[in-house]
This record gives sequence, C-alpha cells and structure tokens, in this order.
Amino acid sequence: MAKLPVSVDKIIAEYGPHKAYPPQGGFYGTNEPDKLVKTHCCYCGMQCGIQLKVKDNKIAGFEPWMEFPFNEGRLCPKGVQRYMQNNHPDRLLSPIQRVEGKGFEPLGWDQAMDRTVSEIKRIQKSYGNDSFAMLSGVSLTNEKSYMIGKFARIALKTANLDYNGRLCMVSAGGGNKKAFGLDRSSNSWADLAHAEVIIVAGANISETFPTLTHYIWQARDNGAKLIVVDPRMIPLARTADVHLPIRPGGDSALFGAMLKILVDNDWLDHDFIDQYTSGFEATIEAVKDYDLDWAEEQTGISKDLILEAATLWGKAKTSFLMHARGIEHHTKGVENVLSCINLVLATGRIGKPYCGYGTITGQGNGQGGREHGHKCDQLPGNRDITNPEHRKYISEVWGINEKDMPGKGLTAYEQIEAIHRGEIKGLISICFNPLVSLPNNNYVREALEKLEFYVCMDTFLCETARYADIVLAGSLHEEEEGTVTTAEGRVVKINAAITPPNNARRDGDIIMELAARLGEGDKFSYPTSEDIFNELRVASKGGTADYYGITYKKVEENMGVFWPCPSLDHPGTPRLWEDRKFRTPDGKAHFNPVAYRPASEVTDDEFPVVMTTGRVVSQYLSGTQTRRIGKLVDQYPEPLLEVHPKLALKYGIEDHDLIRVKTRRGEAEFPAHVVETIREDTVFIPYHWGGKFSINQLTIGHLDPISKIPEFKVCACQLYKTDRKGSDKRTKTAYQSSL
Ligand SMILES: Nc1nc2c(c(=O)[nH]1)N[C@H]1C(S)=C(S)[C@@H](COP(=O)(O)OP(=O)(O)OC[C@H]3O[C@@H](n4cnc5c(=O)[nH]c(N)nc54)[C@H](O)[C@@H]3O)O[C@H]1N2
Ligand SMILES: Nc1nc2c(c(=O)[nH]1)N[C@H]1C(S)=C(S)[C@@H](COP(=O)(O)OP(=O)(O)OC[C@H]3O[C@@H](n4cnc5c(=O)[nH]c(N)nc54)[C@H](O)[C@@H]3O)O[C@H]1N2
Ligand code: SF4
Ligand SMILES: [Mo]
Repeated sequence: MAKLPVSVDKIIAEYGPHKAYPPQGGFYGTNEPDKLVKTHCCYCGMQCGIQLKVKDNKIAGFEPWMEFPFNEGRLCPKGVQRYMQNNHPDRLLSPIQRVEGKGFEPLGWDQAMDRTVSEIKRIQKSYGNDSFAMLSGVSLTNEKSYMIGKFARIALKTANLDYNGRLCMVSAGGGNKKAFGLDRSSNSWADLAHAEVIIVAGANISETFPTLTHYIWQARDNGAKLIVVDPRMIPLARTADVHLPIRPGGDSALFGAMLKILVDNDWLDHDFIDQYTSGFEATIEAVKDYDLDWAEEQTGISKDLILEAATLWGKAKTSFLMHARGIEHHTKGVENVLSCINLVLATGRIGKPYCGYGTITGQGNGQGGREHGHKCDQLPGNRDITNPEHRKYISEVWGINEKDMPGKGLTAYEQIEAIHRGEIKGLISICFNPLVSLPNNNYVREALEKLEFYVCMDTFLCETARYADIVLAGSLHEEEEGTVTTAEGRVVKINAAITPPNNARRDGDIIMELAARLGEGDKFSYPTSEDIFNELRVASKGGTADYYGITYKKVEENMGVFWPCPSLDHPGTPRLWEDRKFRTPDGKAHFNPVAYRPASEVTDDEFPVVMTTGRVVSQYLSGTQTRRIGKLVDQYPEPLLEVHPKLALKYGIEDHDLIRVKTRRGEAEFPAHVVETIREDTVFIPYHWGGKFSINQLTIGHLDPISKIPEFKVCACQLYKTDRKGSDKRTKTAYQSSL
C-alpha cells in the first residue's frame, strides 16, 4: 500500500513559515552569556567565523569573530539569524515513528534502533545488500562524512551510498579532476583582491556567497575589471564592466568562442602551454569554427560584448575565473567547467600570485564532504573505489578484507530510478531533503511511497521525512565537534557549543550505535571526534585530498589549514600549482576539447520559454532550516516568477498576477515579479520551497553523463496567466532584483 505523507500538528503547513518565531521577549539577547564559542556559520561554503553566545545550554545569540581571516566578522542575512534554529519549537526532540492513520508518535531510542536494524536485516536478507541504500549530505562535518562512507561500506555493506553534493559540486569536481587531477579551487580568496580581471560565471555571489563580495570590491578598488556571465542582471552584474546576459545553456559556446578569440589574437602563454599542459591542439581544433556570429546565435549575447570580454581576459596579466552552479547544473555541466578551465590554461594564469581559478563550493562542507568517501564511486582522500590499489589501502586502514568492500554504487537520482525499478527497497537518509531538492519531484514522491522501509535522520521534520517510517532526531551544527573544509580548501574547526536538546542525539553517536547493532561496533568506536579525524588523516594520506599533516591543534592555532598538507611539518597549501606539478597521470594540466551541444530540452511551440532556477539571499537550500526563521521568511516569503516586462506584455501579465507555469513534468502557480533584470526569453524561479510551491515539480530529471548532476538550470516551459493575484505576503518584501 502506498504510504501517505504524515503531517504533524507542530508543522503548521507543508511549506508554512513560522512567522511568530522567535516570540516577543524570547530567549535570546537579554542575559550575559555563560560562554562564547568560536565556530563557523552552518550554512554556505564560505564558512564564516562566528562566536555563538551560550546561556543555559542554549544558543542565545552571536558575536562577530573579528580575527577569523576570511570574513573578519562580516556575516550575511542568514548568518546573523542562523542561531535561531537551536531553540525552535519545530525541533525534533526524540525519535518518532509513523503510525498509519494517526501520524507520528515518539518512541524510545532502543525501540527506534531495534526496528531500524531489523528492517535493514530483513530487506537485505530478502533482496540482497545493495537493496538498502543510503543518502547523505555535506552540511555534515568531515568526521561524519568519513564515518558515513565507512558505515555504508562496512556496516550496511551496500554499494548504494551517495550524497546531496551530487546536486551541487560534482560537475565542478569532474572537470577539475580531468584538468588538474585534483578537485579544489586553486587559490585562497586573498588572490582575488589583486587580480586585474575577474570573470564570474553563473554565480550570484552577492546573494549566495555574500561575504565573498568583499574580496571582489577590494579588487575593484584596486582597479580590477569585472565580467559577469548570467541570464539575469544579478546585483554583481549591475556594477560590472561587462555583463554577458547568456541564454541558459549557452556557456560552452561562449567560452569556446572566447578561446578562439584568444588564439586568433595570440593572447596565449606559449611557454606554459608547451611545458605544463597537454591537449591544446585538439582543444583549439574543436573551436575553430566558433566565430562571433555563431556565438551570438548560440548564446543570445551580442558579439560586441563577447569580443569585449575576450579582449579584457586576453590582455590581462593577472586574473581570476570563478563559477558556480549557473554553469554546472546542466547535462553538460562538466563540459562547461572544462571550457572555463581552457581559458585559464590558455593564458597560463594559474599557480601564480593574483592568478587563479575556482569553483565556488555551495554547502557548508561541500568541499570536505566531497573528499572523504561520501560519493558512490569514492573512498577517503578522494580515492577511487574501482582502483585496486586505493581499495587495498583503505581496506587496510579499516581493517577489512578488500573483497568485502562493495564496489561503485548508484548516484542520488539513479537511486530513485532504482526504487522505481524495484531494485532498492530500503533507504536511510541523513542531512538530505530529496523531495524538495531533486528534480521532477512527483517521480521522487512516488519512489518514496514504494519503499518498504525508510529511516530519516534530521533535526526537523523535513518534507522527505514525512514519508519515513522512523525519523531519528539528530544534531545541529553547533551540537557536535568536528571540522569542515571551506570553499577555499581551508580546514576549519567546528566547536560544539551545546548538547542536543531533550532526547535528540548527536548524529555521530547515532551512526556508531547503528553500526554496533549491525555487528560492526569494533570498527566504529570513537570516543571523540578527534579520534575520527585522526583516522581520516591516515585514510587520506597519499590521496589527492591529503589531510595527513592537519591536526586539531594546528587548525586551532592557525585558524585553518589548507589541504593538501601531507606531513606534520607542512604548512598547508593556500595556492595550488606553484610547483607546476599537476596531479594528472602525466603530471600536466589537461586542456579538454569541448564541442558545444544544446541543453537536453530546448524550447518549441508548445513550451516556448526557457525556465531556470536558483536561490535568493534569505533562504537556504530546501528551506528546512530557513523557512522556519521569521525574519528570513519576511525577506522573501514565497517563490516568485521573475519575468521581463516584454515577455510579460506578450502574455498580458502584470506584476503580482498568479501565473501557471507548465512543463512536460507538471505545473504549478507562482506570482509574477516583473523585472527588467532578466532576459526576455527566460523566467527564473527560486527553489527553496516544498509542496505546491516546489519548482522541482517542473524541472527535468536528465543528468550529465559524467557527473550525473541534474539539469536544474534549463528546461522549456509555457506560461498561463490566471485571473488571480499572488498573496499579500510579498507586499512587505524589498526585492533584491527589482530595478
Ligand atoms: N542565500 C543562499 N545562499 C546559498 C545557498 C542558498 O540556498 N541560499 N546555497 C548554497 C549552495 S549549496 C550553493 S550550490 C550555492 C549556489 O550558488 P549560485 O550558483 O550562485 O546560485 P544559483 O542561484 O543556483 O545560480 C547562480 C546563477 O546562475 C544563473 N544561471 C542560470 N542558468 C544559467 C546558465 O545557463 N548559465 C549561466 N552562466 N548562469 C546561469 C542564475 O541566474 C543565477 O543567478 O549557494 C550557496 N549559498
Ligand atoms: N531546482 C533546483 N533544485 C536544486 C538546486 C537548484 O539550484 N535548483 N540546487 C541543488 C543544490 S546545489 C543542492 S546543494 C541541493 C540541496 O538539497 P538538500 O541537501 O536536500 O537541501 P538541504 O536543505 O540542505 O537538506 C538538508 C536536510 O538536512 C538537515 N540538516 C542540516 N544540517 C544537518 C545536520 O547537521 N545533521 C542532520 N542530521 N541533518 C541536518 C536539514 O534540516 C535539511 O532537512 O538542492 C539542489 N536542488
Ligand atoms: S556567507 Fe555563508 S557562511 Fe557566511 S554568514 Fe552567510 S550563509 Fe553563513
Ligand atoms: Mo549546492
């Protein structure tokens, strides 16, 4: 029988904000704190330093941490509200279990664990080990990521472990590995401030990495030219020297055409290309026909602008190229990344002061979490689960027989497809809300309904958890010690400020207990997080993501250490490639030929408008954490459809009209936000909501063939004006993107 989602009284509405929170005269701010704890924001990959105020084992506010070198006390709107999750009335305070017809009811840990373990055993006995899958997330620390990788392979004995970075960093990772043999941005942000030219492609930095903007302003103060590639005139684009308003999906055509201009004008670093790279000839052969007329046609950007951007880039002496999900969330995400890297390599501007390249990591531990064995094809140290030497090394560290190590498993969306095929019957998830964040989520919902058993570990009853049989009440960022690795590659320390409330438990303790009950307790007995880290150090030794020389003490004394750090006396590596020793098999940086191809779904008469999706400054990811915080909700209460006045006129749409958006996957209604800051052929809708507001009802489940990232950034839609207006909520909002 299909399972129905359970609604719990406390969860007022499926996507409903809790405006009343925090209550007037609430818990925070009035009394002197018992202590101040230096740690980091729980949200994005910047991992800004922050000091949490603790009163009576509760987070009561925050103070800036001025000394932390990256953000020097600066925080963004989410950062200053992040502490309000801790005492939130929706917080899960004990395990709960589904009781059909009634909803969820609390149960003791012993019963919850018993039932979970007996279901795992039952399903695996009936259908085989790989029929029980695991999904994980990289808001978790390095220690938890590492332990989960080990847990899935040793205790669950399943190949099918994957993570939410599959929706985020894998195209960047795939491109970086192909080009450099290593997956990390090449520089600390400090180099940005002195670069002559900066390209920002598909990254809405002012809203998604607000504290990074400071480095760009510093560069601007030093005279840097700024080029922004985005279908929308995002806040950063408004001050840019060149804004390239690209049609979603056109990036590799743009970067290919720019490469051709570099070649035609000989704006190349021949010494670098000859000595330190391979693949140049084949790469320029692939773009030889990419003239400006063709590029204008493919990208929707005027050729003058393309030439201007290529000229600025070509003539510069120092430069920095950065991109994020705007170019990566595509069925050719890896190709887009490679076409950017080709521009960097052609000019040889990498591994030198003020010269760099970086993919801006999204989630809090999106960097570290993609290195230590969370991925379906990966082992710690960014090792390869199919490589016999790598398997042997990690098996020795783990004390198992190599033949017992499962092989490569399915990626996140492929797991959903395997549930539909009846191959996966049970699921354990932690720190991942796939019902909101995976594409084509009606298909995801059907899969959740088919599972024989689903156990979810979260701190709130997220949308996906409502389909669970058991929800285990885990811990927030401030409740467990560990490390995370920032977007720069800097390993920093997360300090526990408080213990989990009531009957909630630390995530690490839950995993260790599950492992013990599955009969592998001896391999999961870590008295402290530092013990896990020390094992991780050894497991990563010799891998491309080498943490061996990093210790808790070193991290604390230096306010972070950049990996690779292969020995205890090594200072860490803020700037990669100064030695020109790339980590590819031949030791060279690889150019990769990229032949432009269109997106997997292009517009036609039935669906003539391009639809793209992304973020707003006050909401975070699937919204579980930020849709509960009143002030963040006030800033952007519900998803709006950004549409250009000319397209609006064509459909008779006025600002605030409720618009039905239809794609081949489904339809949903959003209020129109008529703005001049978007291309005339494209609409943009943010994705942080579930239920009827979820844009992922409409997105397409097509994946990049290499990275398996979904095509979140482009599909074809049709708009229908309804005779209704959007809700009143929006009148209170000051929108970032209004001109
Ligand atoms: N406020 C906030 N900050 C966040 C997050 C959040 O949820 N909220 N999430 C964090 C995470 S996990 C991530 S991954 C990052 C994401 O950070 P970003 O990648 O900056 O965020 P997005 O809004 O997904 O996409 C960026 C831009 O891509 C543009 N775009 C769309 N299609 C295309 C295209 O085909 N080509 C190009 N060049 N651009 C395109 C969009 O207009 C958008 O402005 O943010 C992190 N920071
Ligand atoms: N259409 C569209 N869809 C997208 C995107 C897009 O741009 N457009 N972006 C994609 C991207 S880049 C990303 S990263 C994904 C993110 O997608 P998800 O990973 O599904 O998003 P989160 O909101 O981070 O979900 C994490 C869940 O983990 C819980 N959690 C947070 N911290 C902890 C912790 O420490 N312990 C435990 N136990 N639980 C915790 C939260 O409460 C939340 O319910 O979404 C993707 N989906
Ligand atoms: S920029 Fe990112 S890490 Fe810094 S305060 Fe904002 S959300 Fe937190
Ligand atoms: Mo992300």
